[in-house]
Amino acid sequence: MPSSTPCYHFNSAIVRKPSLSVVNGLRTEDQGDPDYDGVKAEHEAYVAVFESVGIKVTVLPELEAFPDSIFVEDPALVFTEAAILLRPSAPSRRGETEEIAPVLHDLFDKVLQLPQPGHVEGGDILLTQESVLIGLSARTNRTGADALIECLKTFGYTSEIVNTPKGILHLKTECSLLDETTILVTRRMEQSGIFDGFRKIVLPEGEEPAANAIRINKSLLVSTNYPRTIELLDHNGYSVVPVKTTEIQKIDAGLSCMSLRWFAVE
Ligand code: CIR
Repeated sequence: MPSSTPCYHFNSAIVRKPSLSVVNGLRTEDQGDPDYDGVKAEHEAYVAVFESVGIKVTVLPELEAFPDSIFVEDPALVFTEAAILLRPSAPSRRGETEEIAPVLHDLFDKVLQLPQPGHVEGGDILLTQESVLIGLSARTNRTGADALIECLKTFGYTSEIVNTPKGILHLKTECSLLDETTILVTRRMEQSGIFDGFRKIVLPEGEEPAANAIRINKSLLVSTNYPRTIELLDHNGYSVVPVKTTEIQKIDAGLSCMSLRWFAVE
């Protein structure tokens, strides 16, 4: 990677307010619609946590036409050096790229566009200290992943394609980076072999949705719904900040999906 700075060192983020239509967001399993007021409150609390850990947050307006547009992680990738406009695979989400493009052009000197015709969603991208892992999934295909490797090369990032185990929405649905050498994983992700070179902390059985945590500087944001995970991570020396995800989780959200995070050099 171009820098020896920890890859979880951030000072900037983009989020998008939930639209009323968020209640119609995509989901793999019906747990009932999320409550709009509940999602709004969770989103506001999420932004407040980001600000409390030193992040300058750009809050974008809601987009009624795109129920899942609160999940800004999926239509783009951001780094200190550049942003990349991706191409979501879910048909109802394809227009989100065009909506976020002008914002990225304002905030980044260099904005690349994933070449046609492949698909990549940001939830399938895990940034580690050594490389960018691109998970093939129902949302990210080989053509898109190959094109993304070429985009990343143009500003010095090396990347690697991995196979997200079948049935998992996105690569990061079941894993996150805890530090330069450690990954938080579900048992299924541990057994996939993807993280064989890493130290792994395996989630307690029954708390798998806690896998999508976010390391930001010294803090580790983890869903409040998983007390055994919080205890485990706390016990391992991480500075855990619990964040509520009860409503947003009903449309398959973890924590990373609601923001784009990067270190902006002033
Ligand atoms: C979707 O299915 O696209 C949304 N309901 C959830 C997206 C979650 N995105 C992410 O974890 N990066």
